[in-house]
Amino acid sequence: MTIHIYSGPLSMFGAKVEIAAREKGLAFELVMVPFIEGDAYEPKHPVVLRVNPVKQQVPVLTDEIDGGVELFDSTQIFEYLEDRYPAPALWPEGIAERARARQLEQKSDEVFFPNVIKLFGLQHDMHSAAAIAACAGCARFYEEMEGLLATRVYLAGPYSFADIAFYMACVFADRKGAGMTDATPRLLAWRTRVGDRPAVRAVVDPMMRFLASQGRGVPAFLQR
Ligand SMILES: N[C@@H](CCC(=O)N[C@@H](CS)C(=O)NCC(=O)O)C(=O)O
Repeated sequence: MTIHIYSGPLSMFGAKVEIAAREKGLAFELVMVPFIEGDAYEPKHPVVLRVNPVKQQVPVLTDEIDGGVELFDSTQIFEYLEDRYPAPALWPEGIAERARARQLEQKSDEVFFPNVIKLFGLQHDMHSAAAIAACAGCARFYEEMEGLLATRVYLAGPYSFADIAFYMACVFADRKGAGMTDATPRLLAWRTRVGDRPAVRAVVDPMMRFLASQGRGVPAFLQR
């Protein structure tokens, strides 16, 4: 097996990479790093420490092809997967379209998801000003995506890494109390469309089973 993906049972960023590898039909070994209650990843896996010594985070991907490639960061790994394994494409064709899709993928991680990260620490106080602001940030982002979906089926035109990233971020937003509502019907339909993909189900279903096994909440839209 030339490809190894190091992830965690509740890693949003790791799930992005695993979905992308499955969409591309790649054979890979999934290595789940140690995970303890409190969403901590300890002790750190030695490969994660070698490849990502400063941040010490998953996902990490190693590929033995061509003398070996070792990468961390889900977005960097997306770029590698697309270059190395171009079919099926997960970025659109055309320089402008690809640039817009990359920007959406980055906004999902760095504009939308920071609101969700804030909510991780505010679950005990969802009526606080900080929690209300984070939920409002999510709602504004949902509205923006709803606007995009007026003219297309997926966020960047064809199904892309941008959809994978935002779908996973939405799963975690819902878990933390900032799920989408009937105010964004096109986005709700998009969520069903993306969530029904075999590659997505193959990653999200075990993650939800893990949550349930720990007695933790599973988003209503994923209870099946
Ligand atoms: N920007 C990174 C973020 C990676 C990240 O935050 N990973 C989390 C799990 S989802 C992690 O390893 N946390 C454990 C830690 O920081 O010690 C990416 O896109 O891969």
